[in-house]
Amino acid sequence: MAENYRQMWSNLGLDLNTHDALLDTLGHVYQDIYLSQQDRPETMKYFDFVMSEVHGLRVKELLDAKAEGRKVIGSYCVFVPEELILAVDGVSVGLCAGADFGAEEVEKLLPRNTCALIKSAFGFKLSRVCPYVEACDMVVGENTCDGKKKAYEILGEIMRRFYVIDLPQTKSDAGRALLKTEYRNFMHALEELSGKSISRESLIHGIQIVNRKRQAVHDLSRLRDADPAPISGLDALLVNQVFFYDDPIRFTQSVNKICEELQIRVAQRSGVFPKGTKRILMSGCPMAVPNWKLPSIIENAGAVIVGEESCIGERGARGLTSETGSTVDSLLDNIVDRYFQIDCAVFTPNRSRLEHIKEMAEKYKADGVIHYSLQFCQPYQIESGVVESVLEKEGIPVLRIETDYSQEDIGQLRTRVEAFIESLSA
Ligand code: BJ8
Repeated sequence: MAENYRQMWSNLGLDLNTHDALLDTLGHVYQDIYLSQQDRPETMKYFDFVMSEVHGLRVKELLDAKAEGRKVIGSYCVFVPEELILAVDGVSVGLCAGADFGAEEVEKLLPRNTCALIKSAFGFKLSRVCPYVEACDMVVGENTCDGKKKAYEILGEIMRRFYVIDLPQTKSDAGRALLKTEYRNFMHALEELSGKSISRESLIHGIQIVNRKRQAVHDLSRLRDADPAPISGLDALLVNQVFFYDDPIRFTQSVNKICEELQIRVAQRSGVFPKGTKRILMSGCPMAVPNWKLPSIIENAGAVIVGEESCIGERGARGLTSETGSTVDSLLDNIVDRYFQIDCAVFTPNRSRLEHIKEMAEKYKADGVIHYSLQFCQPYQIESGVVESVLEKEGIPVLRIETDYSQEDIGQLRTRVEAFIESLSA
């Protein structure tokens, strides 16, 4: 791929040497973790192709869209509504932030004890290795945790065009009203950027596209309650990650094809792991591409991941937006209703997240839950203790993991995960 796209990357201002190193690492990791798996669904080939062209064809598509006058909007959080971006015929891309890059430069701007996700967002920009960031006409940050909101003040100075959405911290009427005001302001910012106004029809169109995409991943999740599991957690995670940057209509069609294949597997009682394999629900911080360290350890230890209570997973994709409304304002209310349900750990109190984890453990027949927090992420680390005590009262064993994007703790993580899985059999 590299030779065909070098000029494009250079035009985007990427540092070609560092970028080559990134692609090389990504290729090796993908080969080791994904292409070595057994019995993968045939329909996952599309996702292998997407990953092989992640900095190639898809980036070219974004540039072609820009040449046609469409705007590319990047974001770091599931609170940024893709429906509004599509309503101005824009292209939404999730900026992944799942790998360490440019640590030295990053730590000149941020304290060392900042979570890896925030550092990664900075590292990708400062090292000029991410074609998605460079292709964006606008990058959107959101005031969620303290780390993000303070870091965005600095990132906003570095990015060409940066927009911040303020978010509530409580699920109160005032919180809902704030979310609606912020979404309305964001809608106006998109209209100004694109020169297109949002109409009832364009907004319904945006909502429908995103609903179809979410419905497809809901259907995929539902198939994972089968034993034997018809798809590995690693493959399902990949689908959930590609959700954020692929063309939404093509993505939906590709996930629907996986579901058709998995339905046959379920009917034939065939799966990627033998029946009776220990089933794990993962819960916690988002796992952005290419952060596959923990899921890979879990599945190599002989368990199967059957669900992700995560923003790159069910927390992010849950719920649909009502497509019924006679005005733009009523449709905006529908969007607020859907997004206000997201139970990120930045909310206080956050009982609904606990209920949701219990519900997911039951629905996917999980034998245990592995809670994953990034180091220095206070919201999820603090909530992990409550998650553990609530689940253990229900008789569901929990393993709490704190890690980052480095590979140094792999041995220690493997030992803890293997012991946990073994204890589930006992
Ligand atoms: S809705 S989870 S995507 S904010 S890991 S940066 S919380 S210190 S990522 Fe998130 Fe939106 Fe919430 Fe989801 Fe801060 Fe924690 Fe870092 Fe985090």
